[in-house]
Amino acid sequence: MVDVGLARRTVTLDGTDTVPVTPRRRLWRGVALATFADASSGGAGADAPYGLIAQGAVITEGANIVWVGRESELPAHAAVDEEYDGGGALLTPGLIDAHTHLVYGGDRATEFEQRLQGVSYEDIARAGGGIMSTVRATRSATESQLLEQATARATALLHEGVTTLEIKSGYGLSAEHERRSLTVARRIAETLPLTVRTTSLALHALPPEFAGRADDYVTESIAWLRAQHAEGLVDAVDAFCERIAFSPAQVARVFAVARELGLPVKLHAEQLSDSGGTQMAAEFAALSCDHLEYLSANGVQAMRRSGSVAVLLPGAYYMLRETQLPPIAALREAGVPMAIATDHNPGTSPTLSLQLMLNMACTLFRLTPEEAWRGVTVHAARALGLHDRGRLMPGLRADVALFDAAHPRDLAYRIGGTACRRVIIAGQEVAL
Ligand code: DI6
Ligand code: FE
Repeated sequence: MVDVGLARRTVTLDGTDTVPVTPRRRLWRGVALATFADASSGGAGADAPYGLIAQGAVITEGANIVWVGRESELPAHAAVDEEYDGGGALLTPGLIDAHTHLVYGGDRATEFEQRLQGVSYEDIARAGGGIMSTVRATRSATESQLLEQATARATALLHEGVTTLEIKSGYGLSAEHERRSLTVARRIAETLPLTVRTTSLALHALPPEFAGRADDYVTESIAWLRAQHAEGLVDAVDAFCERIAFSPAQVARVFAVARELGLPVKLHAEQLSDSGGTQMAAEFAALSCDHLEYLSANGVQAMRRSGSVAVLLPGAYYMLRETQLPPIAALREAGVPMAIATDHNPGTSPTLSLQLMLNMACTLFRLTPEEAWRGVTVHAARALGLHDRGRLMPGLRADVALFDAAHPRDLAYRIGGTACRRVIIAGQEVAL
């Protein structure tokens, strides 16, 4: 067991206790580092798996990392305001959950029982349950109820070391309720120190008001997107491209408007069947395509060409008792970066543990623990279009997590519980 009760000692440089005017410099020493530097990015640890440095140190200044390396190579006169000894604990980049549907009302435990009795996810959806049952519960919740519940969910993720979180709308499906979901998502970042990236997902399901008029719904949703964008509520645009949801041609109409507005796109693609959504998304240089169980060889090549990240969601695979695996070997061979996320939602992935997803990515999808880890750090950052985080490197944000573990593989191995002991976001320690 590693002792993570860190000794805290303030180092005053001139013997006085005055508050420094320059950003505070903090030194973390006595830590094992997983930097996730690699040959292409350079950086300390790039020559080792996970970017590992067994006896490492990190210096942060204000919100940023300014030095990473072996403790034995610390600059001789590194002037710091505070110094922490990690006692051998593991320091990693803050985890990034690049795909969640965190804002919703109600739950779907009844549907879970139905599915265990043999009714399929698609049948439940066609009968007006599934996503639509959560839409009804979300519309009837108050904004403060939605905020309170979503904040509790985000807090659970934060306690595991998650420092950046993507949140999609998609359970409102009207101008008013989609706007409200995005507003709630934005407000989470006012309550908690996390970074929240919001994604507009109006094309999640066809609401009954538009039954038989899917194209009209697409037209309406485009007007909502313009308004949401004008209000600064949207960071990206997503859609559910599937035979029970929207066709590639319908999604492409929304993506064209996203492009015009300068918003990046991502896609729920090939989750239940191969509808060719990935190839369409590639034409819009999608940041990511997500799920991908039914991705074809052509789809893999389209992703390779467009540089999209494959966001794999083992929680949904597990919960739906899916047996078709995403084409991991083909993605790996094509050099498509793979991210791992919770897909937290009440229907197909009611998990609030990104740490458990590390384990499931290995056991169910046969990723290596290192691939899974890169999937919740460096590749997850890329799936969100964020270039200032996801690794421990000078110049990046000081978003880090400290774990009661000696090696990152320990966290992919364990099932349940959290080994996270401390979280630092933008250089500030978060009270857990
Ligand atoms: N795919 C999913 O797994 C979630 N959304 C989607 O497009 C499921 C959403 C739900 O069942 O509520
Ligand atoms: Fe999803």
